[in-house]
Amino acid sequence: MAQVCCIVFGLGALILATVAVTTGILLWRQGHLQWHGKGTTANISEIILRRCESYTPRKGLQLKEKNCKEIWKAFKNSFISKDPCSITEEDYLPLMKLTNQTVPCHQTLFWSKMPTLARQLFQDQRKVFSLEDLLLGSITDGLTWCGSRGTSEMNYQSCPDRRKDCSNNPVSVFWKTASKKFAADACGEVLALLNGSIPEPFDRNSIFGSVEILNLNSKAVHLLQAWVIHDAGDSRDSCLSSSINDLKSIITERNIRFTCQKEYRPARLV
Ligand code: N1C
Repeated sequence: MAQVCCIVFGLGALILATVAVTTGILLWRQGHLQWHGKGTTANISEIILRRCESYTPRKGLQLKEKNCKEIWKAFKNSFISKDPCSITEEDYLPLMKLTNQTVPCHQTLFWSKMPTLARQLFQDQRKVFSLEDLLLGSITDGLTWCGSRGTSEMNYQSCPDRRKDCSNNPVSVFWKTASKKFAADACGEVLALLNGSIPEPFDRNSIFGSVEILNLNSKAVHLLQAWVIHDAGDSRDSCLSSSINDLKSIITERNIRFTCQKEYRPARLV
């Protein structure tokens, strides 16, 4: 009996010790993470190369040439071995050159705070293209990346968070640079898909609000149509909200015509 007791006690102590050590290691690592954001996405090189190889432009889009190995190299060189809080738009220029692609007039779609699925359905129906339909946006969508000064390794543990660490981090500067060009290239009538289920469908601090609308070429774009998507049964008229009014003022001050319409989210997406 005493022997059984000893074995049970010993096993219990062993399990407790293992749990304590594992928790200790996890807490220690968390406490020692350099940045507050998620680290580089695991297998990022394979993901980008695979996405790049399998990319074919949607009907209506063109792509002159595609060299995926060069694209991966340019992507990596934009941030590797650099201070992840001092990334500049120039760092991404070689990558932008290799992935140069434009959307035909009247077919550019901007969005803000919109779930991917709702966006995709809208895009298919209207035959419009967003940045993620272009090679550059499609290979990077949803990924995180950063490096550190003085090493050619990626940082898989943590990357700078825009708010808590610094705004000139590799991911934020990338979307800023890519969105700037995407907007500057737009022409004719453009569409913007906004989320009517949140208090402020238009957010001045978003990429749409702080980069895209300010970089539209007002000589080439004559109309911005905002579509505010609501959940079924929501009777608010967001087009009359102060947030959409702000957007209207910014757009009309830039000599671009503005319209807004309320749409219900398709039932199968609710
Ligand atoms: O800040 P947002 O939206 O207004 O940015 C959306 C706006 C779109 O019109 C796109 O052209 O900016 C472009 N864009 C992307 O295409 C994109 N894909 C993935 C901006 N950001 C993009 N992401 C990631 O979503 C990226 O990590 C960025 O920080 C978020 C912004 O989403 P948001 O606030 O809903």
